[in-house]
Amino acid sequence: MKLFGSYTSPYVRHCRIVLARNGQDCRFVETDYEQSAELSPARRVPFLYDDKLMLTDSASILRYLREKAGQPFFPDIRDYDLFLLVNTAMDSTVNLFLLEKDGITPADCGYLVRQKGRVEDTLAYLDRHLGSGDVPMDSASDGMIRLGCFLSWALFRKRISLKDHPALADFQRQFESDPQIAATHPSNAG
Ligand SMILES: N[C@@H](CCC(=O)N[C@@H](CS)C(=O)NCC(=O)O)C(=O)O
Repeated sequence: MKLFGSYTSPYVRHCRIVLARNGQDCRFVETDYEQSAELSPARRVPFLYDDKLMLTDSASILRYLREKAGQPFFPDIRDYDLFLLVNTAMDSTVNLFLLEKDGITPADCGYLVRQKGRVEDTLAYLDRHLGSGDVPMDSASDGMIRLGCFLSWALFRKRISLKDHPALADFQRQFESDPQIAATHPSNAG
């Protein structure tokens, strides 16, 4: 298997964590925007090749890795919804980040105000629900791994503050205290 991606991408990081935890053999190919535009129709990372199979999204890659390892993929509907909710907030945050690099901010575009609000509401919602039993707390679940990858990336890029979200801050610290996970932190570029 060959996984194409960057060391900073939170979507790629999730795949790298599962690969490391499962001890699965996979070559990592560092890929920039130009290469991803040449090699994947989605023009995004991650993508994965295994012989003739090509997968273009972290969700299908994760399912493939889990199935290869004989592990269930989202057996709990609440964990699946957590994964999707975090993904929605993460897509919005990445979008705001990339647009800001091109000089476009919520001050220029009403839709970006909505995107920003989506991220803020999701963080507030997750902070309230984390630990209340509404959100499953299995730190090895794909919903929780995605949440950890999102929070750490957004903090690393200074996109969010967890000052008013103590439950999320605790979770993020706990997530990064696992040495195997910490080794994939976006600041460890290679
Ligand atoms: N749904 C995709 C999202 C991947 C994604 O947004 N990757 C970012 C890097 S963090 C990217 O390659 N962005 C380049 C672009 O949007 O052109 C997945 O889960 O794999």
